[in-house]
Amino acid sequence: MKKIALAVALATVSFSASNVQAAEKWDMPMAYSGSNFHSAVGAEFAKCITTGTGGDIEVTTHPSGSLFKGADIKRAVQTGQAPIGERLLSGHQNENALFGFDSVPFMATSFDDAAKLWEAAKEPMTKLLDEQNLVLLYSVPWPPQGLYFKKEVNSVADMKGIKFRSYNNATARLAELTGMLPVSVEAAEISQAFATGVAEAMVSSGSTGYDRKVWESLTHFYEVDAWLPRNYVFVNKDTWGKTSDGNKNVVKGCAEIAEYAGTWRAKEYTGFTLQGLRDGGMKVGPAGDALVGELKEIGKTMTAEWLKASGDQGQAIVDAFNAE
Ligand code: PCA
Repeated sequence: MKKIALAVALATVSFSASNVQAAEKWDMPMAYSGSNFHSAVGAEFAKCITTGTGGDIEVTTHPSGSLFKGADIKRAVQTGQAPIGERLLSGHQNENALFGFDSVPFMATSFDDAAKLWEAAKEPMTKLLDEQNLVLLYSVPWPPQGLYFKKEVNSVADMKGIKFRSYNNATARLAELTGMLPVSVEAAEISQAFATGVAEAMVSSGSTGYDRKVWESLTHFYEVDAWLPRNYVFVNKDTWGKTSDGNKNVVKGCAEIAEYAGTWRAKEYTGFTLQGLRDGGMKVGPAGDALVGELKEIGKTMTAEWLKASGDQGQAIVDAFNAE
């Protein structure tokens, strides 16, 4: 009897304690469409935190660049305009070449290699982000990158003069080296860019082509498996500092689950979305040997350029990746 009374008293105390403390609201800007697997994983991650912290921290995701556009998300979180967010890691390559470690053509071309590369890069990335007032929580890869066109393409010469949608420095450089004209467009805006002719081709995953229904404008997807870029989720360091140890542990646990689940979903989504492109009427298949050969040569140039730009730190990531 006494025990029951004590349990009831404790329950009342903890109930009232969590009631007194107002829930903190974390708005989480994300750049990609709500239907995309990264956004779906982010929404589950948000729920996990809200449930796990007993409502102390309520996370609300805002996909499709609706709260901040992709290019503005990192700055928004750095400056505390948003406490948490998600962004394409290599989108910051123009700030520091190191951020482009995952977009070096033909360095890591499978999910296994992308995981190894992440093992090699996680520590330097955590450090770099820490210096920028950010705490890294988790990171999930995109499926392998291939080439989209609105005509058959069998060689680099066939690409000359095409308006090529880029999403980071590496993709803009790829356009230059293949004689195409780079135009930077966020994923949320590509359907319109293709429909209006602002862009006519891109390098991306089957996933993004599928999400944006690019078969309405484009006809060919060539599987090149050039690299697997990553998204990452990060929190403002001051917000993190003010979070209790118990809640930090919940967030870290939810982040681990999200990284695992997201990676699994990326793998599942690869075949599913390529079939979706086919169902939409696109021709989907591997790039021809001649084209692959030419792209690999360009990849060598881009690897050398990236190593030069990222210096010892870039070399250390490559060495750790090769040593795994
Ligand atoms: N989709 C994103 C980045 C890589 C990908 O597969 C995009 O195209 O913007």
